[in-house]
Amino acid sequence: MKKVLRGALAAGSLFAAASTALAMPVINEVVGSTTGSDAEFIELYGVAGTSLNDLSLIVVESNNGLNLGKIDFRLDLIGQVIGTNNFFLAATSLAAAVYGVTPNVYLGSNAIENSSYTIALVQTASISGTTVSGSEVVLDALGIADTSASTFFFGAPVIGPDGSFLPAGGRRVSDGVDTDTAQDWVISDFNNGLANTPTPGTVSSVPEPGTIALLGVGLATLALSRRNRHRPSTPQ
Ligand SMILES: [Ca+2]
Ligand SMILES: [Ca+2]
Ligand SMILES: [Ca+2]
Ligand SMILES: [Ca+2]
Repeated sequence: MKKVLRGALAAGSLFAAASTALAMPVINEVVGSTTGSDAEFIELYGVAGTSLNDLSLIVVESNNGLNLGKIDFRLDLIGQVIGTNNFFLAATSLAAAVYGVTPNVYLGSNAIENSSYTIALVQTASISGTTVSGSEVVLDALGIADTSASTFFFGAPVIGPDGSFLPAGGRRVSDGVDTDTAQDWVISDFNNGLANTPTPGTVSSVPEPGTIALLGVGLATLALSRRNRHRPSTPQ
């Protein structure tokens, strides 16, 4: 049993050390407007095992007007991590069916609006209220532009319009390669073709430190109950 616990501690400290040394995860692909009902997804890319626990994805209204800067959609990534394959995927059930993938987390339908928006990966604790303040701690952001007058946030590179339309979305030319310019991006396929590559994060089969610790507690309880059962009864 001691061995199990020591293993759990070692795994725990390794995990902590890895987390602090990691580069920031980035938005790697987003699709928000497609043919028919929108098959929407947001893919992140980062170092395997990076915790997303304190981060949120937000879609910010970017058309000039009354609602400029309003957070139209927000997804808190509590308990989520970058997969062992460096990916993480949030997708609608429609996108899951269209591409034959199982996302790490499901998006509700029409999470991503169909006119100019800024999508950003931010620290959850830095969000205050329902409109962006500009003081958010932003790990990565992308602007998607239609033809109307728009203002994008967080210094995001902007792609679009696509002809006279809002782009279906965008994906990085090379996974994870981020120079904070529009050249990092190509416009997604409106027809849900194979150029769009939503990739779910894969999970390691190694139990998490928490699971091992729980197992240790379980074994300790079992050992204790066995010992009590075998203890010879003492005279009263
Ligand atoms: Ca949409
Ligand atoms: Ca559509
Ligand atoms: Ca908009
Ligand atoms: Ca992809």
